[in-house]
Amino acid sequence: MFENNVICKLLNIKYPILQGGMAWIGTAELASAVSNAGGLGIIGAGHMPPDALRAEIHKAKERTEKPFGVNVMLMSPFVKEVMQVVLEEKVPVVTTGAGNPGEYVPALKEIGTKVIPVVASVALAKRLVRSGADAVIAEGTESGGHIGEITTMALVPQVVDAVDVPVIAAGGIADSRGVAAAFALGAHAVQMGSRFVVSEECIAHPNYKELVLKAKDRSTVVTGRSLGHPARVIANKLSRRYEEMEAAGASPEELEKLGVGSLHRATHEGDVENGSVMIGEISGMLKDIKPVKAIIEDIVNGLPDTFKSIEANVD
Ligand code: TUI
Repeated sequence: MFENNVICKLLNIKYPILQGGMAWIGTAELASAVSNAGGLGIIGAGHMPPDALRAEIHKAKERTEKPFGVNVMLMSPFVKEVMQVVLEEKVPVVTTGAGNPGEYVPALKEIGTKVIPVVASVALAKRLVRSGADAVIAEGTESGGHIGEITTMALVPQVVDAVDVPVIAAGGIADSRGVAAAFALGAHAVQMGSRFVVSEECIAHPNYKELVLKAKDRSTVVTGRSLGHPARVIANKLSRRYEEMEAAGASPEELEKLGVGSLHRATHEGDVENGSVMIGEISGMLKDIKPVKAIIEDIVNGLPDTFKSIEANVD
């Protein structure tokens, strides 16, 4: 299986499954577990200072011999220093989010790092492929955290048609059916975040995981549209306060202030009412906490039956 998969070959991995680079909870522990299970684990740099990221990379190198990646969040105040650390540490794969990484592509490619930006539009996908991106992650609005506006279903085939590099689908994928659907849309691999939040190796506070497991299909909302930084979170006291202030015409500064520290408050302090519980719309389907290896194996082992039920509709 996957012997001819272009992403498996490009990244030197067994299964075409990438872990989303989640701020605060995409730690070396989670990333190395995903890489050891045959996927591509990714350390989420988020707003991490460069030294903290270097320590996390060292930890991942101790825990796995397999390739892993770093996700660089381009809105981070440390983005330049973080990119420098990634270069010095010769991280095999860099994914980026929340911006245009064009200026960093040449230096990364120079040392052989594979560069895979997250895109939420066809226009940015085309621009970054011209800049030298090795592949792109087309991420739909179903995802958790910072998002674009187009659904995975509509975005993935349009990006596939527009670029001549492999496409990785993200947003709303958490089981074999989602993976098969991504392949049907022309993607060569998937990236999953939410599914790995409810894994044994994810260090998110138990309250965070519990709220994710309790989520239903309509439990998430999008805040921050008026600021131009939409983010999908589970509706709670903080998101309602945010919506009230937005409706009352609060200034961007006041709204930004509400967001500062809110993700850490939920992921580490377990305050899931006053913190920001970023998760995708597929959380309504997540009902158990499993080891990363079991999550990946269940998905891979479920694919033949999924393909059979697809064929049954066509026969
Ligand atoms: O980056 C993400 N998701 C994230 S980052 C994050 S950390 C954070 N913490 C607190 C507040 C806000 C963020 C949490 N979730 N996903 C990748 C992604 N990138 N989704 C959408 C985009 C995107 C959107 C617009 C990428 C590029 C873009 O256009 C930029 C341009 O210049 O055209």
